[in-house]
Amino acid sequence: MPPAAVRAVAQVRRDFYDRLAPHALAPLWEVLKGLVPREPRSKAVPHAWSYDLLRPLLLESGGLLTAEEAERRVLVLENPGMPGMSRITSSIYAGVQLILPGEVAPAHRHVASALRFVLESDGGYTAVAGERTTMRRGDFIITPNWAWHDHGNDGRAAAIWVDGLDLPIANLFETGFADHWSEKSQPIGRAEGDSIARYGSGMAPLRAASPFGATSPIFNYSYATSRAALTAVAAAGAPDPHDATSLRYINPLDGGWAMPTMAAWLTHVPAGFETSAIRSTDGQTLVVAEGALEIEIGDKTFKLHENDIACVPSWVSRRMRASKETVLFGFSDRSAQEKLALWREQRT
Ligand code: 1HN
Repeated sequence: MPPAAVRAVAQVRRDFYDRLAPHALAPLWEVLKGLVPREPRSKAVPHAWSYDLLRPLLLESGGLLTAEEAERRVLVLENPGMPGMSRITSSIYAGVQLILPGEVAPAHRHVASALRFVLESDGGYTAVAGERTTMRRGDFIITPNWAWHDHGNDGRAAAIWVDGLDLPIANLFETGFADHWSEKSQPIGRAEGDSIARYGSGMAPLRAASPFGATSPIFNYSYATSRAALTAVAAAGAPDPHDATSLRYINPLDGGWAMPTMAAWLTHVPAGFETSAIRSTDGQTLVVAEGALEIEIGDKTFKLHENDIACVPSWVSRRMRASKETVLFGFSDRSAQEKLALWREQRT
C-alpha cells in the first residue's frame, strides 16, 4: 500500500477506537501482545540493598518518630523498576523494621500475611494471636492472615528485621481489611513456646483443628533449629548444582509451604561453590544470613555480605558463587503460584 493509503487506514482505525472509548469498549488487537507475552517480562529489576548503607538510615528514622507514631517504623525496600508501588517484586512487599528498646509497635491485624526474618535483636519480641515469642537473629517468624500482632523490645539494643507481606496479592484481589486493638499490646493467653510444644516436634494434638487455617501453627521457626538441620543436610551430601543445599519451611500439619501465599526457605552454599543458572516465575527476595557471595541476576552482578538483601524478578536468571560458607534466607510468592498452577522454572 502507498504510504498515504497506510496513513488513511490508520486514521480510520483511530477514529473507530475513539468512538469505542465512550462506551467502555476497546480493541483487543492493539494490546494483545502485551497481555499475552511469550514469556514473563517483569517490571521489577534486579537490585541489592547494602546493610551498611541501610542500617544507619533506619536508625536515623528512629530519631524522627517513635514506633507507635509510625505504627510500623519501616523503610520499604522499593524495587527501582516500580517506584512508589511499595513492593520489592511485582507481588511481594518487603521492608526493614526498627523497634528501639522500650518501644511498642501497636497491636493490629489485617488480611495480608506477614513473615519476618530477624537481623538484630536482644530482647525484641513479637506477639501473635495471644502468644509472645522472643526474636533472635535468623528466626523466621509468621504473622498469619487476620492474626492480632504487636512487637516490642525489652532489650537494650535496636531490634531490626526484614518484613515480607503478600500485600500486593491481597490488594490485587481487593480483599484488604484491617483492624486495631483497643490497647497498645494485646493480652497474652498462652506461655511462650506453646505453639512449638504443640506442633514443633513432629507431633500435633490429637484432636486439634489447624488454628490458623492454611497457615502453619508454628509462628517462630528458630534459627538455632533450622541452621542445625541445614548444617547436617549440607554435610551429608554434595550440594545440588542449582539449589546448593536448600530446605523449605513447612506447615507441619500438611507438609506444604508454611504460608499459603508466600514460600520461605534457607539455602546453604559451601565456600567456593558456584551454582548453575536457574530461573523461575516467582520473584524472589534473598537475605544473607551468614557469609558472603557474588550473585548474578540477569545482566547484573552484586557482591553481598551479611544482612544484605537482593531481589530476583520473575523469570530473570540467577547464579551465585560463595566466597565463604554462606546461608541465605529466601522468600517469594511461589506458594501462591503453585496453588494457582502458575509456577514454572527452568534450569540450565
Ligand atoms: C505490618 O503490619 C507490619 O506488623 C510491617 O510489623 C509492615 C507494611 C504494610 C502494612 C502492614 C508489622 C507492614 C505492615
